Amino acid sequence: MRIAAAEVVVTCPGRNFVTLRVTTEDGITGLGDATLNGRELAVEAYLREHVVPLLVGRDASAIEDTWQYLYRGAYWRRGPVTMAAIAAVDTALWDIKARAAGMPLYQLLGGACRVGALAYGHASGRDLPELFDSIRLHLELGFRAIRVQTGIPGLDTVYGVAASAAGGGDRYDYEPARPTALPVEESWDTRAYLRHVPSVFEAVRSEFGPSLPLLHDGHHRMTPIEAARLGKALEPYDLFWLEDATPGEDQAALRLIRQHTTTPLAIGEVFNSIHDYTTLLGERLIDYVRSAVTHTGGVTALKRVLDFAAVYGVKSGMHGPTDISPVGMAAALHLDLAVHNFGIQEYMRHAPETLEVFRTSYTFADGLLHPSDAPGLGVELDVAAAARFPYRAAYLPVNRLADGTLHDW
Ligand code: GCO
Ligand code: MG
Repeated sequence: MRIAAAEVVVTCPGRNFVTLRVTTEDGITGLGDATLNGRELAVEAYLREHVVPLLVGRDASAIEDTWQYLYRGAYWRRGPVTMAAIAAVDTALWDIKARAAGMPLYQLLGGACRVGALAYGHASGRDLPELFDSIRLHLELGFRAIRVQTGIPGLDTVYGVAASAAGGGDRYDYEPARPTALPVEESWDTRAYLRHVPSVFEAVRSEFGPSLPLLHDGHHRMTPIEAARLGKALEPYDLFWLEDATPGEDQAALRLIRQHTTTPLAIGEVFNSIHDYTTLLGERLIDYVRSAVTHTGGVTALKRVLDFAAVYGVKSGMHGPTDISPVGMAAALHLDLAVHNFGIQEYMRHAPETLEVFRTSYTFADGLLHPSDAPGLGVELDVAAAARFPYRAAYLPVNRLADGTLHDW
């Protein structure tokens, strides 16, 4: 089964997406997500100039060899751009293989270990009334696990808190990347944050009870000892996880956090390689692997990471914001069903215009996501509709402390 063509489709239905579309000589088409939020054109160029010319004529069924060819053959290894490009190729070839076999991808990966993937949604509020409304909205939407992000007194805008009531007006989610000429600059104050967050979870627990799984994203902003302090302060509220408590590239820093708190830790949405996890997993410093198929080198690579994680009792918690395309989301859901050490799946509903371009078959019911039993990933790309939404440069915000020091966003 030879690859006859591969094209890179950049489109902006609600936000920018980069999709690789691979077609075999017998007309089977596979899709891969290569979206890297705020740096989309870098991945498009990498694919278009350095990968697509190598794909045409290759055996589409040789997934592992193609992965190794693109990873080792580039000489320059790892990094978000390279691994997003490899992810798109890998995912497209898995899509093709499953379509050719006439089965959903999860069946090729070993079949289902569960009836569906527990999802969590993003509730947020600038203050408690707004936050409570947003949590109620998510419960009505059917979520059984909810991420809680809150405004901080004294700060105008904070990561993860939609700018309008109930978490984003008519839709509960928000798009952090904005089409401005320069990145929006937000302000941050860790001490104000550390003072405020425990009181928010105290209020949420007393309003919604002790059992609702609650998650919180620290978004890389704390030092290890600050993260240890927050983890300890949140223990009475029994979080499902505290995410990105500290920048994860300093893997050893998690030892300090682990020494001080039993709050479960999740990390890895900005990682792109299994090598980013060796200390974290080998020393059981985290409880959930946050990587997405799209940013970690594809289905092949993420399955390898999750099998490595399983050795140490660590579970999946795949990244699933709206900047993971429906193609990347579908790929995640197939893995979510097939791996034994599944933990939870992040799920932000895509904008209606996104779903005009990407025709999905995955479902969300009773708090669970399912990829469907359609052949392959179960997603079709409407190329004509994609052409109606031209690329629009957009940047993620940057963050500064009160004195102007650039801080992690
Ligand atoms: C999450 C992430 C996102 C990122 C976004 C960046 O937990 O979903 O932290 O909110 O900020 O995906 O592109
Ligand atoms: Mg996050």
